[in-house]
Amino acid sequence: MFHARDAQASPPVIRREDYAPPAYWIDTVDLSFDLDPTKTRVLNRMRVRRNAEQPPQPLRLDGDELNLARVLVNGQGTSFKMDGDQLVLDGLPDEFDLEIFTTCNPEKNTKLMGLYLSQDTFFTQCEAEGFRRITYFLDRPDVMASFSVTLRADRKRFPVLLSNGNLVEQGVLEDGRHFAKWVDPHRKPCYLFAIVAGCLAAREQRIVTESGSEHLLQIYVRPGDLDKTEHAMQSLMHSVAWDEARFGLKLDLERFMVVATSDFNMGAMENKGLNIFNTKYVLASPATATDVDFDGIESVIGHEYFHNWTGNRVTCRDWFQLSLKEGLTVFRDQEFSMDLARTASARAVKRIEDVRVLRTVQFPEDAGPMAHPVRPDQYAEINNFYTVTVYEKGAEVVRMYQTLLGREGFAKGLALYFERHDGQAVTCDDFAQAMSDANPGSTLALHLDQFKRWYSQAGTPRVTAVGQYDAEGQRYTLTLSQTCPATPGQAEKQPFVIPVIAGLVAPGQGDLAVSLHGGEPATAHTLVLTEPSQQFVFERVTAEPVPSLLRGFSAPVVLNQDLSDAELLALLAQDSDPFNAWEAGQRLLMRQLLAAVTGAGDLAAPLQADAVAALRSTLRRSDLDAAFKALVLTLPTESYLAEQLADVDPQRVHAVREAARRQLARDLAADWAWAFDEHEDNGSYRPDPVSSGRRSLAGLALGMLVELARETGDSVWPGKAYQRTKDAGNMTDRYAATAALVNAGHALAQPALTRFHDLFADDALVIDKWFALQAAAPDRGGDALGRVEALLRHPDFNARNPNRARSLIFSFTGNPAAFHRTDGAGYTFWREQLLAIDAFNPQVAARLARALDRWKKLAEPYRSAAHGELQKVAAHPSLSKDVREIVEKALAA
Ligand code: B3K
Ligand code: ZN
Repeated sequence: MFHARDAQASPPVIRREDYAPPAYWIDTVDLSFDLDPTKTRVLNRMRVRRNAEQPPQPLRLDGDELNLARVLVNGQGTSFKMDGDQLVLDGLPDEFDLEIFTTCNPEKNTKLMGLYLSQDTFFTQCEAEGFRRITYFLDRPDVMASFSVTLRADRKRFPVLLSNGNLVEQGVLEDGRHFAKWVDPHRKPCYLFAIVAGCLAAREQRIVTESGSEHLLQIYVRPGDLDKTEHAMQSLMHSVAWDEARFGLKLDLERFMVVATSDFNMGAMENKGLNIFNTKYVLASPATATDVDFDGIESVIGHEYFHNWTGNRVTCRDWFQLSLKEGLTVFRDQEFSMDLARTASARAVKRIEDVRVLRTVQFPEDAGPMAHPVRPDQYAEINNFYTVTVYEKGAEVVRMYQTLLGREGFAKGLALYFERHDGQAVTCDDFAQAMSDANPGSTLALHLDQFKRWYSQAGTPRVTAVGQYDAEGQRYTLTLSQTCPATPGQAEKQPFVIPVIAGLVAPGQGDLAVSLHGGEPATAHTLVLTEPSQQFVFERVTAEPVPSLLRGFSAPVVLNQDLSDAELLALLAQDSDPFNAWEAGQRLLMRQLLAAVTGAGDLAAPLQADAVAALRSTLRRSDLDAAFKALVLTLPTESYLAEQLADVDPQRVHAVREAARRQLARDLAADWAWAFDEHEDNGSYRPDPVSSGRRSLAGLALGMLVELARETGDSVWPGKAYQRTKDAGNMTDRYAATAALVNAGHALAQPALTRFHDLFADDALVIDKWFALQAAAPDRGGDALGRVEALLRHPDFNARNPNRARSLIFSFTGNPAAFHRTDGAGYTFWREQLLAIDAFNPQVAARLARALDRWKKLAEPYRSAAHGELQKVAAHPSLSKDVREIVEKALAA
């Protein structure tokens, strides 16, 4: 007998160029839900109209895992057929009432798309294509309808019934049930639809905005969590005020609701007036959340709120335009956090953190098999394109408009965008056009078509800078040139428009006021590189300068610049741009670490004495914020180092970085002790940038001191850390102390972890940290995998909860030396977990699948082992299209 299994066919590809407007419009939708955990009944009454601009054709409605009971056209039973998952109706009048009755099973919905249950509460998630799992519909963002929704459910078990818009009616029904009717005053695409039903309590806040309108803000959580909602509410109030103050964008709803759930595939969702959030981005108290969590809540609350305009009032025509709303909204949430940070130094810290994410996650994506333009040209599964490229690189593209146009010009562009497109579903071209038209004669307007290559060309551009100083003529000539590497499907690239903010720093004097091409002298100029190579001539350059280029990271590019160690040290100490001061320090450290990795450097002490001395003086400076110092003193990550290499041996990279950490611990021992004592606070907790910066530096210092104790056998610092795990006044300090012991593999780590678990056994978000901490700890002699396998069997582990799966499994694959083992066992573990999760939640599995994106860059034996596991995944007979798309791309590259 012959048992060959046919390899599964590749999923069909959707192409941007195939876009066609819908053949029908749906003007109104009236939904009624009889909510029941195993059989929810959905009656969907629509008013449908043929789109006269399209050729006559049948109506094809999307559905997924629905049980269809009845279809009526104008109240009459009608014939229909099914084409795959689509319901097809033919011979329709130009305008008609369509009534569809279906049922679905929320309890069995493990994908967490559509209508599902989480802790006995109903939630929905519709973006991108989840509405079709609730009812048959034209599930595409350019079909916008007016929604009214009636919810019916058991009154005791589901006392709170919510949907988008305004509550217009509620009451009691027979058999212990009740109902609520909601009407959304704004037309919307179905991906913004939401309902929630369950036992929830709300923190409420009435506000009067700057312009005098009154609104009710509500944050719904499980009743026991109400005391953890204050920061989220504060963040929401700040968001409302900020959008009105900075962009004149007002809250357009009487009531704005946020609801938290512990089972959620991502961070949060901007459903109109009813945002649904992962608890991770709502719940915080000083005892349970770290400074990073507090910041995350502020920016995600801001992000979803800002979508109310950028995403909801003006939405995307099709999913290829996703960055229209996501890139823009990430840019807005970044600006929001920066504006709240107030001081220049705190703003720079936020910028550095954002750029770090871009460079450690997006740059690798842009160089790997999943590389795609900010506006992709094709996809098999749209959920795979909610990427750092669409989000974070998209935000950098929006930032470049602001850099080129100035803050005012950018605000004018945004105002014109809303004037033209409010209530519409539009494209990235429409956004670019509004920016340009609002700023006629600007550099952007002159180069608009070329600027738009940022949307169409993938890959991270390389900018090379070469300078020449003419002392006699007091002239400095800078030559900038650009290239962009090939990416899958794009061999040749055209030049980009690249804004390079530049200053000239004279060692000992600081920034020079220089003139560019004869213009007014200034200490910073925006150079706009549009050609493959271009010269910029600075005059009145009174001393030989060190060029400080790409200040504030003014474009998402890799800058190649041949600076000596001495020049980098000068920038670290003297650059007036804090981003570039940090950058100079990182370049210096990276150069020395890479030298050690590739063999030339000294493994016992990879860092040179002058670099260590510079770090020491940065640490000791009194004019810098602690948060900034902590960033300067943090070594580049292993994954960022790996990206700089052609042939990566992750164990070698790990060994070198760990050696450098030990060297810093040793060489700066007295300084770390000083830093810890100086920055340790015992006062009450506040999440502001100054105090969180102090905690961050104290935590870094403690980690170094405990690390050093491993070598010296000292017991004082581990003792102090252990004490802290017991009596810390807040989670940031407690977590840092526990991590210090765990990361150093100290004997006190176990009692500290046990205590930590006992203290927070009932708090899922803290238990997530407990798992993550152990899975992310440095690998020592291959012990990490066994640790993670044991944790997989822990009674608190549950792969069906996405937060828990991420905290253990993703933390492990994100721990390079633990994951990349010479015996390949980390990859086998990855495949097993991936396939197990794919069987019930393809979206989460597809994220995990990305862990081996960069397998081709690995040295042997990692590369063959990774390749083998990828092939085994690809050969699996029942992969989701989500995972299939990722692994096929990885193998094809
Ligand atoms: N718009 C949602 C993301 C939906 C993801 C669907 N796979 C959250 C956000 O970006 O605000
Ligand atoms: Zn978003």
